[in-house]
Amino acid sequence: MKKIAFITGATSGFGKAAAHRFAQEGWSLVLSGRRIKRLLDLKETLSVPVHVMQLDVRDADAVKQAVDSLPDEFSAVTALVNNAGLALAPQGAPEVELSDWHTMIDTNVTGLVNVTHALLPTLIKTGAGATIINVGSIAGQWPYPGSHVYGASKAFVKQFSYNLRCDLQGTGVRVTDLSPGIAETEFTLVRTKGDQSASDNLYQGTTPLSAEDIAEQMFYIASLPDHININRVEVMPTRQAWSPFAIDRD
Ligand code: NDP
Ligand code: 8X3
Repeated sequence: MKKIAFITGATSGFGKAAAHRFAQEGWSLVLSGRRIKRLLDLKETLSVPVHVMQLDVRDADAVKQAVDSLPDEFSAVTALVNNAGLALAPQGAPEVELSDWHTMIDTNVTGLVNVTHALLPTLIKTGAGATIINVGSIAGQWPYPGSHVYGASKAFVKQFSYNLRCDLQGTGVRVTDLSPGIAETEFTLVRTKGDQSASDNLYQGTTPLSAEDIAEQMFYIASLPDHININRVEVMPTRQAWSPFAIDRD
């Protein structure tokens, strides 16, 4: 049976790597993001049927319209990879612009529920073997300085994923919170608003996860036998671990 992956945030990082990984196994693809040129270039490199959509996940009407107008060939979606997201403002909470908090909530929370809501009827129709992969983060589980609203938005992703599972019981639709640790993508460039040296420094001298590592997890989750649901995957590079609690002293 033909399989179709609907991937948000396919212009870069995990989403782009996921497009390559699913295409490698012959899946058809619906790829979205705001940077349409990147999507068109990506489509050129893939040898499977691909439908690209310029889409800002924060715009609920645009999301609904894009899903409702999928060409017939791409409408029976098998897997939704809710990947579009971002962190902003790595400094501490007191120094953050309120607009950066709003952007993270609008993208990581509202955007993710916009896409999920629009695609739920389709995924339920697909039934057994359908999968929703919500990209969370270790920041949704573990606190650290500078994570503030980013981590909180990813905690939402985790709990929303668990709660969706309850409501989708009996439909055959699976839901996973896939929560990576440090991974080298454009993530830090976005977080620092274009500071390439900050991004380079973060990944320098260690071995972060790659976008391909996470794409592999995505494909594994979506291609398991129908009766298996991975609830949550938390994956760090071997060279990342926790630190001791911080103690304020006189
Ligand atoms: P990238 O910055 O490389 O990719 C982010 C993707 O999200 C881009 O394709 C971007 O597309 C898309 N995106 C951002 N905002 C919007 C929007 N409003 N509407 C539509 N698409 C949007 O980062 P990653 O690949 O690393 O990030 C992917 C996901 O993984 C995010 O949810 C992130 O929080 C999460 N994550 C990342 C980790 C890391 O260390 N890299 C670790 C844990 C989780 P465009 O700008 O073209 O719209
Ligand atoms: C991104 C990973 O460690 O920067 O979600 O929070 S981390």
